[in-house]
Amino acid sequence: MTMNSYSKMTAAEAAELIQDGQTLAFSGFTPAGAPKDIPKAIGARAKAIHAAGNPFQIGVMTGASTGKSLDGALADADAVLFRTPYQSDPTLRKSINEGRTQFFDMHLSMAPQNIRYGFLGPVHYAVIEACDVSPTGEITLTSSVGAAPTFCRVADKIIIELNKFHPDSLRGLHDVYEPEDPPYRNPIPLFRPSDRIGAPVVKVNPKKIVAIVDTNAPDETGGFSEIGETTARIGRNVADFLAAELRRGLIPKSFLPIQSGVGNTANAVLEAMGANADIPTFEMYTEVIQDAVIKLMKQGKIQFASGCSLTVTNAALKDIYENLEFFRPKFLLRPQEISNSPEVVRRLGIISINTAIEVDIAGNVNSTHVLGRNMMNGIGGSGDFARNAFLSIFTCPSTAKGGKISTIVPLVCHLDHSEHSVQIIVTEQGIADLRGKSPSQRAETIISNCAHPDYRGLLRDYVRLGGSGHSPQTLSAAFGLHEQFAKTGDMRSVDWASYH
Ligand code: 0RQ
Repeated sequence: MTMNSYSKMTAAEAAELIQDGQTLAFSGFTPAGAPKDIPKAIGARAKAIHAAGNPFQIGVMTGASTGKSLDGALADADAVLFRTPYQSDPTLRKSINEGRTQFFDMHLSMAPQNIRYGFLGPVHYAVIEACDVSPTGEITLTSSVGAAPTFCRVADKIIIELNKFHPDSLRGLHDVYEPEDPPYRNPIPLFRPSDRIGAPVVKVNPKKIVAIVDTNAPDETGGFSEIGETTARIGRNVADFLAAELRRGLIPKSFLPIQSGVGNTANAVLEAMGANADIPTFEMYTEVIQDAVIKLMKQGKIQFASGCSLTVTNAALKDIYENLEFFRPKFLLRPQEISNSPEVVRRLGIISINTAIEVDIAGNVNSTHVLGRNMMNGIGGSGDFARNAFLSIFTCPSTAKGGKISTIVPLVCHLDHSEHSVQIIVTEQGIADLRGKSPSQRAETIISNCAHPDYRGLLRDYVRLGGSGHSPQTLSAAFGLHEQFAKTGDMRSVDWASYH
């Protein structure tokens, strides 16, 4: 590889190129493959400009969440004008919830096309982490693909953060395919999770690459907490449910590809599926590939994983890189537009498993907002999968904050997934199968099987408040549990007698 024609810069020199009000699109996905040194340097530049009394804020687009060097550093510098489509950094979250950063939450499969369609305005720079760049403009990405191909296509200029933590032998792990825009779009020719349909690299006009910054920095993926009893029980309930569906003949004997969400619960569900002898070897068609996938691959329980990012701990990433020849035929990393494609999810018959913040007695799911106001992370890919899945499962513990919050509520205080996209609810208490049930039957199943015993009576009393009607809702009391928590810090003290 030679890069004679490219301009080498330090991160600080590259940051000098960026002007107030510009939009930057960074590679990276939860937070694998996100640039680190350049955003940190932009944060430092913003602080210096602010100290001199001048404005400096940029619009920030990414694949999904990034780490402390990107979202954290830019939010800490008060440098984020707007942000999309997903985040999970505590400093940025605070800035969003205090109204200092305008955040708009999008289905992750839709973000790239919305950007290509021009709906979100111009992209001045794409800042892309790569492990290799050829003189002809072939960029080999690192531990994620995310929306990097689209960012490179639409951006006026490209800056590469060449991160030698990732070996250039990663070439071949990525499958880069961008659909045409309507009215010229064709079907995505993907019929099995392992189908390769695109190129191993992102191809750009090399003239667009205005700077290359050398780095050597690990990904900033957090670790997983020890699996607690509640999380373990949720995992076992999901695995038992899937094994029972298999016995009933409602899942084909060869099984179906699994999508599992991000975080500890998702990891625990996969662990439980791995431990369940009744579940056969399976494949993943998912967005994030977490540690449990690597473990189950080594055990032979997972044959293949198609995803968008290797959202694994650095220990697991090191393991993959040291044993690349074992893992190479078992992975493909795709753009989020393909890993989360509604068309492909429906075609392959994905079993989707995502985590909710709260679920209501009709089966509506809130994945994003706490008490109706504060953004947690974003809808991420959960909607891409849930709306189109063969089976759409949502999991959550039945309570939060030591039992003071019931995650099963009369009406969700923010709606991400309507009852039409939600089939199965699983808590540590049990499983509510909502298929073929009317609203009042759903309410009874969810309360009996999923609500915590402390809340079952309260929720049944709520259902009895209403008169006749198709759905057992009472508008004046629907947020009674939320209001009670806001007033007293504990939902359990709600008194329905005060609601009429
Ligand atoms: O608060 O951190 O202060 O303790 O919310 O809750 O139980 O640790 O759950 O880490 O698995 O995240 C939905 C946020 C769950 C995540 C969500 C509080 C609770 C705790 C976190 P603390 P847990 P997890 C594909 C799929 C949307 C995106 C998605 C998510 C904190 O899974 O962001 O699905 N999903 N993507 O105490 C008030 C409630 C609460 C509550 C929990 N009802 N009210 N607080 N908490 N329930 C992947 C991607 O798209 C990238």
